[in-house]
Amino acid sequence: SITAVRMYKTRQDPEVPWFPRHVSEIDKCSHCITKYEPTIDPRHPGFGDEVYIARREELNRLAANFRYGDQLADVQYTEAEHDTWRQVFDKLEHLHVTLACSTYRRNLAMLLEEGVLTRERIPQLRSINAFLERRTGFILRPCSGLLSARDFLASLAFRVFQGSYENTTQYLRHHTKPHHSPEPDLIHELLGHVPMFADPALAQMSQDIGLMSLGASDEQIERLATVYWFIVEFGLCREEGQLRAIGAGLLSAFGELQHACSDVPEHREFIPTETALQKYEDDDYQPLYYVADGIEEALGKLREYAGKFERPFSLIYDPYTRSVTEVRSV
Ligand code: HBI
Ligand code: FE
Repeated sequence: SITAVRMYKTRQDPEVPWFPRHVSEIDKCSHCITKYEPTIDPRHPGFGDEVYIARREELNRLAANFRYGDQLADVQYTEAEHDTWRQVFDKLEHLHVTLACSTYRRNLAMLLEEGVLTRERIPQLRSINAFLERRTGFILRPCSGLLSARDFLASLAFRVFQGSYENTTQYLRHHTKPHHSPEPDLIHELLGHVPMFADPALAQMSQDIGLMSLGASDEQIERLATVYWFIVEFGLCREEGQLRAIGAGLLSAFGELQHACSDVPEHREFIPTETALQKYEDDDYQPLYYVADGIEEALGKLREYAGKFERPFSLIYDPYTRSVTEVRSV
């Protein structure tokens, strides 16, 4: 594989954690956290299923070997996996008519029209990336599990979305529970995130959160991960007086999508300084959702928040080289 080499001086600055300066350095942002392992956790729908666990490990290995510049290999899915995809696809399609935001519906229609997504077969990452690159320059890159928030957010700075083969891009929900997965999985990535990453404002917002995360303190990472959680994963907006989902976690989970837009949970206006400190639920439906007027508006608020985000340096992203440069004020 070809790895772009970039020379820079590393500063001996102990209080700033290491962060990638070039898109190729995302190779080093692959620290996984163990949570919801189907080998040990009964909450995982695949708990105790040997065949499923073996398959998950196989896909994980494939992802773990991926390096910057590699060609993406096509994955051979089984008929049972395609079948799970079809079941979830049909169920979600029906709900999206009334509960997905207009951006999502527009982009999903485009993906279907171009044949990038189909209900029949699980798509390959290569064609998804060809589509996304034309729209917003975002690309999906396989990783082998649930990543640390720091590593996951860092890749967003370079418009790279790391999805694990295991639990995001290429691995399927366990077939006995097609409506729910405690981990982000292939359906979540492809039906939840992909249509949203095709939107310029959502793409920009994700990259902004990523850029803010580079070299940030642990406490700041926690705040950014929380904002990401409440907007990119579980965000709502209001369209023609109705609550509609913009978050991928909702758009890909038909139970929670209905719950989020109902009168049951609490709905609050998105205010980054407040949202960033809100505790969230990652084991069940959220009791609280944040509502934005729209994606553009949420981006505006995030930028205002970014302006007040303290760091000893600022960063400039260069889209031509896909690299960041530090700018220090003296
Ligand atoms: N890792 N593979 C993967 N996929 C995600 O969507 C993901 C992650 N790690 C953390 C994370 N998402 C977020 O919940 C935030 O912590 C940023
Ligand atoms: Fe996600």
